[in-house]
Amino acid sequence: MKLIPIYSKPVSVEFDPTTGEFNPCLELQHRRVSDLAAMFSDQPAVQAILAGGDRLVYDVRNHPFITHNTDMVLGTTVIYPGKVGTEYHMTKGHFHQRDDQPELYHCLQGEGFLQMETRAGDYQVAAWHAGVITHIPPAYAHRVVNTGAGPLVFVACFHMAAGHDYAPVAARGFKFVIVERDGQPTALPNPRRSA
Ligand code: PAN
Ligand code: ZN
Repeated sequence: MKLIPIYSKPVSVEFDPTTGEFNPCLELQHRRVSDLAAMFSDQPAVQAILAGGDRLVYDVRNHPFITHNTDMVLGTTVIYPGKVGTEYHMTKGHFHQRDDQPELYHCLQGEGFLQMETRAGDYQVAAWHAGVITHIPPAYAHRVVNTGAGPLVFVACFHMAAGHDYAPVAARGFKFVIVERDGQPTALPNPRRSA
């Protein structure tokens, strides 16, 4: 990650909604099947992919806009199309560390679902296509699933101070997994929850 600038004046950056790229780009992270290995339901499918070389699942670019007293971040995520077994490519998903921190997600391209769930198990899902904006309330874990044939691109706006807690979703996943059944995206009860 490059040094994060602290701005004292208004600042503008270039953003390409088709690729999700910022100019300048301060931070780019690649997420591969190996980074999400434990999260996919079909472990033999994960191992088969890893045996043949790793595969890119999504790219995340964050642009922090820091001033002396605020810490807004604009992030873009590009989830490439594909499946691991029958389960579609998805983000890792996380809670914010702070329970008073919401987030705005704006789908720019592609189709899929935004899964959200509280620690107490209130599960909500938003069907996504270009133009949908979803407000994720504080204390809802969030994950995006790309069920389309092309890349799914979305923008996220959040406070850096929100923090990211990946452990609960990594351990249990969401209440439902989204898989392809008879050529259609289908939500099935997460087998890891009934174990
Ligand atoms: C987003 C996410 C981004 C990647 O910027 O961090 O889409 O998803 P994971 O962080 O779950 O890998 C966000 O929700 N920030 O808070
Ligand atoms: Zn978040």
